[in-house]
Amino acid sequence: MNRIEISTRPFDDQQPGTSGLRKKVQVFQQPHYLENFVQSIFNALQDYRGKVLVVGGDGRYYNRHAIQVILRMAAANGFGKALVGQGGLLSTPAASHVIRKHAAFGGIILSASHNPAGEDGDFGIKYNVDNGGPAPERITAAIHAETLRISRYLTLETPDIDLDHVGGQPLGEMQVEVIDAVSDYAELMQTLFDFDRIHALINSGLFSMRFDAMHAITGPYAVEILENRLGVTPDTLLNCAPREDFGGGHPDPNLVYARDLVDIMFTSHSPDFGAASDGDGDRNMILGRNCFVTPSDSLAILAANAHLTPGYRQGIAGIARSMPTSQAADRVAEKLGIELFETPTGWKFFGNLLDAGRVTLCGEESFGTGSAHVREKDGLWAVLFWLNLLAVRRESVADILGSHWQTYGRNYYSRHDYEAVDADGAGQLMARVRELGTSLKGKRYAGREIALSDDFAYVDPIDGSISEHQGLRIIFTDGSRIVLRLSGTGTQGATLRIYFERYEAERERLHLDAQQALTDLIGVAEEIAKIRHYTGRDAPTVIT
Ligand code: VG1
Ligand code: CO
Repeated sequence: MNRIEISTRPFDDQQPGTSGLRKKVQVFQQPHYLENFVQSIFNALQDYRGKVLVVGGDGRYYNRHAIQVILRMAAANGFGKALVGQGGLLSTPAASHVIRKHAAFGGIILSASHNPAGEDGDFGIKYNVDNGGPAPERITAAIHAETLRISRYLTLETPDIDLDHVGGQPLGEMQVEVIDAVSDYAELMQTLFDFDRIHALINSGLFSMRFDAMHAITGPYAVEILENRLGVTPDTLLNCAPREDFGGGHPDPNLVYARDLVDIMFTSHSPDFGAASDGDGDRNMILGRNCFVTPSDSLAILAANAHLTPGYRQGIAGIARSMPTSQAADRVAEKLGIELFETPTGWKFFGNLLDAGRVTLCGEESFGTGSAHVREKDGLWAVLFWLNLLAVRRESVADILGSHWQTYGRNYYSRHDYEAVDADGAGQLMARVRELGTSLKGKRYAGREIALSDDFAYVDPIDGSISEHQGLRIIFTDGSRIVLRLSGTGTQGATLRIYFERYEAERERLHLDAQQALTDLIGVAEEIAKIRHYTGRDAPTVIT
């Protein structure tokens, strides 16, 4: 069982993005590529000798191979123990829970989330720290610096570990423990939500639902929780067998990529409730019969109704949302008299606020909601939260949404994505709008005046760290906004995201089509940013 040292040379493209390092599988398959990044993670850390590392992934192609590589390297680098999800599988929120529950030093999560999988698809890897959350920028920057100066990595010459049976096995001087993380996670959910009441709703004969795991990681979790513990019939659960290529699909739970579920939910005889999650189980989409709840509205509704669930009966400390997420939650925070924080995109920015007890609920417009129960967004948690609300209120999703707007007004919201466009063009577009900057202030477009135009910078209220260039904001005096960002999770060219928001308080105007309600702002964005010109596209790839 020899520890060996392999010499290597740096790769210049290993800078982590919004959520770890994501690349095409072929890039990861280059000799030493994965090993370099893993060793760079270890090199950036201190005092982990003898400690516990959690390892698992979303089950996509290359997951099993990568786990064997990581385990050998963790043993060779001196970790005392590795906790691995059975079959090498851990949803992102379950991994976060395992790190916290076992007081691990940290964890390596293998996921490219909703990006397509398979031999020609994407792969990803990220490091989470001991609070269970994604490494903060200080650590991802240190990892990147290590990738640029790496000259050797450590590994063992050993056969593969058995990942499929729960139990312990030695690997060099490290102990590997294969764990059943599904039941751990299910038990955590049971502490937060009223399973008896949800069970009663589901078995009342008055309620029907569908859940779509999109052939990705949440399948086994959904079977354990929704079927075994809450009693849904098997035909309620769609695509719950995880596949290495996610069935050739694009497990991004939105109106475009979760088409099968959307088709089921938008008829006059549709089920009462529909939900889906993404590749690694941290995102969620919530649907009612003929009704779509935007993630921003979902966050606001969960916050306003949190006291109806056992886990949040005592109230919530505060809410955090990413900057491009709509301001619907701000109105709830104001009414509840609690703090509201606006952070940059990416879950890593919520960690400090959650650790400090300043916020309980967090959300992103990109179908991510979560709470202080873990340090990642959590897809099934959001589904169970909604089921708990439906079980208590006994109203339809559409009625809950409608009455929320009646109380708070509606923040019309949409995101337009231009995927895989030419990176130079997208960069020029951003540079142009950035240069216009403060000169836009006071200018009028479509009857609105611009109050502020800037490049969002965030000062973390807990540790004072500063994160700049987090998205271009154009804010009007009436609170309407246009936000432009380049994605930090894509693997091809650039993906431009443009976010639109406008507030409506008029009771007669709460049920417009979102695209129509935002037409003016969509036109203004074209006028200012010349999107067609710089992207060469007539229309967005995805509208959510
Ligand atoms: C996207 C989303 C962001 C999310 C990130 C990771 O990032 O916009 O809100 O946190 O994905 O989610 P970007 O940089 O592409 O806009 V996940 O579920 O892909 O891990
Ligand atoms: Co995800």
